[in-house]
Amino acid sequence: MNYSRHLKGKYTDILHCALDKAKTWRILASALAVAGAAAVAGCSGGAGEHASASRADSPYKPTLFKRFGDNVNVPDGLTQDKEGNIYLSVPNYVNTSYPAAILRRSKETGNWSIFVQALVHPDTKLAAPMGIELAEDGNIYYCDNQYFFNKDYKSRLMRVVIDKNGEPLRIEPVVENIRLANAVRVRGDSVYFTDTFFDVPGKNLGGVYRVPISAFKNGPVRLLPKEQAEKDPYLLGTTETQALPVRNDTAAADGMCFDSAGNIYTGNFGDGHFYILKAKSDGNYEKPQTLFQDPKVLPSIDGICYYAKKNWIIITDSQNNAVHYWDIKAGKLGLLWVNDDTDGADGLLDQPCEPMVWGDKLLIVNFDWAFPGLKNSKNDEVHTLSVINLP
Ligand SMILES: [Ca+2]
Ligand SMILES: [Ca+2]
Repeated sequence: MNYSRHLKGKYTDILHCALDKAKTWRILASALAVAGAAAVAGCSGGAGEHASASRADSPYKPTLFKRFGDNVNVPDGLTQDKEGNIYLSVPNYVNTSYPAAILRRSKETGNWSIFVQALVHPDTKLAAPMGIELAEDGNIYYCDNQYFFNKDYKSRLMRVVIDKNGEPLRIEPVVENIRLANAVRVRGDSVYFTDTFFDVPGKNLGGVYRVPISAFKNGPVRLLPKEQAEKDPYLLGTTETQALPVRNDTAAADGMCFDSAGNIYTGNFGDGHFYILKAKSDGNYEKPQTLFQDPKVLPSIDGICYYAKKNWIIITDSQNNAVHYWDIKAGKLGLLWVNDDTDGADGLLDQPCEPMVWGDKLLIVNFDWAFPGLKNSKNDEVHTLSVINLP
């Protein structure tokens, strides 16, 4: 396929970069699709579930939860309120003539509607909501990922201020000077988020940040430039990607979540390196420590979320169209599901990004914006959310 044909106008820079990195991609892509599935299915731990992970009779086979039209050409993040209404962030990278927005699905009716149109950046004139979280303060926080439009620190963490009736009042930036704002969580009195690209020479770094909500009560906080990241009081820790041969993707910290003990988990998009930042008794965190690193089994981490019932961290693998889980108590990785390239019309995974536990189900957003080396061979016309019945 010709990757560049899917890129238009403002995406030209991104596409050229991707194409430069992908000289070997066309040759290896078909082999990867086969080998990737075999490698994942053969990984160790939880062997019984692995053996059935891609079979049609697997209890964890995804089905279609929602199919959208082109107005939702690239969806990304999920959150929910106490009633079970769902909020979906929609950056629409493939066709930005459709505005970026946050959608809302009513639990009562099952109907989707636009909750609020995302606030465009004054320089890029575009918005790109990715990670999203409805916080206990009643407001929605989301990552405005401007990196695919402009790599010069245009990304921001945004807050949708919501009134007592649950309606949006306004959107405002609360943290600025981010490279690629990706995942966000709100816990206690602070917001936590990942920045996927530091873009400093010599190392492929990303990081996890924490900013107290009190710090932006009078206006947005600005992170330090990455050359001074070690001095940034808001930086909790960095992760580093060892770019894999085929994809050569240097993206670092992507998804992030907490477990019930307050530990933070994150992972690299580029190489699937999975980390924990252990909570300390004084409220701070230890530096990121490796929990799992084997790109033959897990070559990419996109979204992650916590599944309290099983004490699992659920991980989507964007490269292999797979969903894994990290069993915290056992200290082992397991596989829930993996499938080959598909358009997703039947509910199978098509470059899965953010997962969310919703009652006894796992909802999974299919990003479907093909990058070199992923199983997903093209950003097709089918834009979907998948659902898996959780054990
Ligand atoms: Ca699709
Ligand atoms: Ca696709």
